[in-house]
Amino acid sequence: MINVGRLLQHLQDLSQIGCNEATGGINRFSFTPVEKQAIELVTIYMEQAGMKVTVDAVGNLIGTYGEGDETIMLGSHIDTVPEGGKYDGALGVLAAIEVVNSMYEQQILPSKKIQVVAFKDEEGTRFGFGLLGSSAMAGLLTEEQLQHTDEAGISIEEAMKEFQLSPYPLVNAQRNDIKAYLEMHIEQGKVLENEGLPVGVVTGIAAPVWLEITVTGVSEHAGATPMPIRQDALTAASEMILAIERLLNDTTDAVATVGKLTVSPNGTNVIPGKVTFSIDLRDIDEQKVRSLETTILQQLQQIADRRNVTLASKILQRIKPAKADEKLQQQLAISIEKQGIRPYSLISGAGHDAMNIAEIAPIGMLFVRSKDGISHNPLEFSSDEDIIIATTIFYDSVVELSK
Ligand code: HGY
Ligand code: MN
Ligand code: MN
Ligand code: MN
Repeated sequence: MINVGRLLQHLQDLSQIGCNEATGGINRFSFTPVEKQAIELVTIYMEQAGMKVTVDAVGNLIGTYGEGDETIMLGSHIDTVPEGGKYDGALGVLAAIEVVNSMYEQQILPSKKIQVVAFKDEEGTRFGFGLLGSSAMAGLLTEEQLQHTDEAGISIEEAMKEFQLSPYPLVNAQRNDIKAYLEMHIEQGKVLENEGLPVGVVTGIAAPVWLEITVTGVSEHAGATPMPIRQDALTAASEMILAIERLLNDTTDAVATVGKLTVSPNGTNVIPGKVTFSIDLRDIDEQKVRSLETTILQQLQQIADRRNVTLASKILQRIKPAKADEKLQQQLAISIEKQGIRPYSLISGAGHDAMNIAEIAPIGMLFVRSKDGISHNPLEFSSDEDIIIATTIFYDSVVELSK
């Protein structure tokens, strides 16, 4: 049995760190003092749960319970998007700690060691590069990726050094002892709500490619430059963004988002000379992502040519879609049935560290119903009742797997 009061208290206390009082949004970005405070709190929770706590080369926070060469890993993340909610990532880490804490109190010793991981920088908010910690653990992180910079020009590698971390040699970071990886996470969509179910079993995870597009025109005087001869980078970018939306509206399942835009020089009476914008493009089918990516870039180039501006594109990150392991899905379904709930399977539109871990271990994910499907927003909400049911199910699966 889990300690419900303790879990809900932990969730509440962690949500205070990085909380914007005015909006209720949470801002916890990697390698910042706010994140450090969160890591310190989670470290205490891990220690209280009977775990030995370590930090790996890239800053993944790892709590270990029990012994053995083989590992059952439970993970998620404690960083957030700008103005994020209190459940995305944090719930998975805290529920995993609660599972171990309950086993520890009841003196249930696993036959394999259990590790709870708070992965470093899942969201990619600060550097435009996400899933950092799980990339490293899966042996996928490259030196080049560590050169991604934040808005102040600080690279991931430099930020790591500031926190006394050294990621090299990268290849040594790969893990091959993980026999099962489980992640509990809020759904961030409306499927479970529509089904009237508190939890669901994830069958696969759609993966994003992140692109950065730069449109270059000519900055000129807003009053003195006639309309027909302008090379306005922002009107060109606007047409491009709408073209992406139109294309994706005609495509089933795949989604694309332009969420970040920088206009230069950003003056009221200056024609924009340069615009950079992000594209987040996702589907469960990798081939579909690649073919949509090609079509998008072709369409953007046509718009650029017609508007006499130049176009440059850069891939910031590409993740592979992942399938959940059949046996782990079955185990979660059994634990769900024990609670008298109908097991229900769904895909994840959102990305998770599990995508990377799928490269080196079987993965399973348990989703918790999200109110109105809202996430990446301060209004993100999952009820205490659903959290308790989900964590009880998660506990049962972990105990079964670690026998
Ligand atoms: O962007 C995502 O899908 C995740 O929330 N990091
Ligand atoms: Mn998220
Ligand atoms: Mn998340
Ligand atoms: Mn003037």
